[in-house]
Amino acid sequence: PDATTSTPVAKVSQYACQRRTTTANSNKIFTDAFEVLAESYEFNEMEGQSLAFRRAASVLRSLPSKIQSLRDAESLPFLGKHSIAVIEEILQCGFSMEVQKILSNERFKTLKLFMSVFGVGLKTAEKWYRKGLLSFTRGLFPTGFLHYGDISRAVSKAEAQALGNIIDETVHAITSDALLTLTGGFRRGKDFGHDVDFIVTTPEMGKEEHLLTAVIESLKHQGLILYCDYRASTFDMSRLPNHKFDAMDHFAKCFLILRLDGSRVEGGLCGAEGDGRGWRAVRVDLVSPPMKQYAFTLLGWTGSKQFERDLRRFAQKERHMLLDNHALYDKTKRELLAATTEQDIFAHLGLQYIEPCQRNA
Ligand code: DGT
Ligand code: MG
Repeated sequence: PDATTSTPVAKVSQYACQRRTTTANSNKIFTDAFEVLAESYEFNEMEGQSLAFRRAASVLRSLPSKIQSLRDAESLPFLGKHSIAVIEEILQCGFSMEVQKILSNERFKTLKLFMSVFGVGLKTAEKWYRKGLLSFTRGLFPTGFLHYGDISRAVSKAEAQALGNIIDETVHAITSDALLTLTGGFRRGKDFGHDVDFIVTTPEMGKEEHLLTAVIESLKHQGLILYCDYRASTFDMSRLPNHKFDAMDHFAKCFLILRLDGSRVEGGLCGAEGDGRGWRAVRVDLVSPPMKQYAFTLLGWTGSKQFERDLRRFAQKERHMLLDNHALYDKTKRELLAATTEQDIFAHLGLQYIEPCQRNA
């Protein structure tokens, strides 16, 4: 090959589902700054600007190497004037003044602290802030405050594995042909997460919800449940998929806080040995779709959030299809497209298959 011809730079797609994004982020210095800006806009209910920074961060995460100059960034999708200016500042002085200001802003810091409580969203955080609260006051906070210290600490891969073993034993003691799958960030190969997500189902149609309630009963019996928020299924086959990402799916699910004993974890618990308890609380989500919807649920719960948003956007904009955690609908043919694997769904969408470990968009 001629050494003078530079290798053509592959065009970066505007859709995360057409990019391969591993956990190795070469542009963390920029993406961390963008995420702060996105969060700040979210706190001010400026959804458009917030999403723009999330998209820009996602594009940078997919790059194989660190951005060295503005020229590297200018031709990328979703990198507008504002994000380019932030990159320029970081390239020059190693940080962004705007981001530093946000990080030391009292309202931002307080809302972030409040929203780190399980179950507390922007509305509640804002309400507390407007009441003049700046930090937690003993006795003031509801169930989300339960085990706050443990829950705000990251969950390790070994801890996720240990929980997987416990739930696997529990599920299979109930039904031998049950199917348990680790999903969420750990399925994408992340080393740490804020919770552990599982899909649990059974080939026996219509028995999946019963299986989930039986699993909860058994975990309770084993003394492992510290908190349980169970949501019954509202799934309705006749409804078309809802491509809006923010709408949660309608399958039976539960948001749990489980007790995890250190003796079950290879290498011990993550950073909690100091208090000598020998156990920690962990957030666990279980979702139970019917087997027919399993592939859609697996794809929907594996994430990342940006990957999911772009799958739905791609389906709608490029293929005239509606995708959610339940189904894929072809608006041209006016029919639902069946799938038993994630590969089937990518194929229906005319997309190259992207491995879970490449979905860290
Ligand atoms: P983590 O737990 O912080 O390590 O990160 P993830 O990716 O496991 O995120 P998590 O646990 O909040 O949610 C698991 C997956 O479920 C996520 O990757 C995509 C999906 N998901 C989360 N929130 C929503 C939502 O509001 N709507 C929809 N459609 N899907 C969601
Ligand atoms: Mg998760």
